[in-house]
Amino acid sequence: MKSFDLGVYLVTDPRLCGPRGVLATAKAAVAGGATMVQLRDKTASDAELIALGKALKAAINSHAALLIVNDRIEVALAIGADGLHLGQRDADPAAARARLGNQAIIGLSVETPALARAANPRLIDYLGVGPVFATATKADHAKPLGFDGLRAICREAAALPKVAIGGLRAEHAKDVIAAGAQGLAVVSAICAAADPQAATWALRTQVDQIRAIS
Ligand code: TZP
Ligand code: MG
Repeated sequence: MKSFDLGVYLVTDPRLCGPRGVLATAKAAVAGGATMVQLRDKTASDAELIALGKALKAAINSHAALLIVNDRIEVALAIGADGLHLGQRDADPAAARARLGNQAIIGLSVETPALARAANPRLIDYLGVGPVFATATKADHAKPLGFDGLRAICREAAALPKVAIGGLRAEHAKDVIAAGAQGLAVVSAICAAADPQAATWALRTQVDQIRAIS
């Protein structure tokens, strides 16, 4: 049984991390309580991502957090990442599972109830559900779901853990968890924060408090 906590899930974006950089931002986030870090960069070369990803993996695994690579199977393999996150237009989950093996965590983005229903729990370990709100971080995002849309999708995929994404901040943790997701995935709430460790801690505290009473 794979064990992972989607509670506070950092998705990195070098454009939003700015001069601090992805590595320092991710280190601050895991020190602040992030349990998952996704290396997401649409423009870097595989070689650049592999170099960064190896350093990231060492830094975040020392905090018992896990490293997930967005889209790129070969990069995930070269890094020895803990997992891979796929969008609907990325590799087929069955092909990714065959290449990465059973130990890898594979996540899949879903934007509609039908896509959530179609996700195969034998191939997929968790769903990323969003965007909950409109966000400037992802230019081509689908129509925002709101909390009602998030709830409708979570209901369709009862067998899988879910992490919500899109315009989320610490104050949304209560509604996200009430809608049926296990946690919040964020880019700007951590990457663009003046103090990413404190920003992550604010998210962590909310998630833990809500879990304790629900
Ligand atoms: N997928 C759906 S929304 C999104 C991704 C990668 C970006 C979320 O970024 P932010 O800054 O947390 O709104
Ligand atoms: Mg993708």
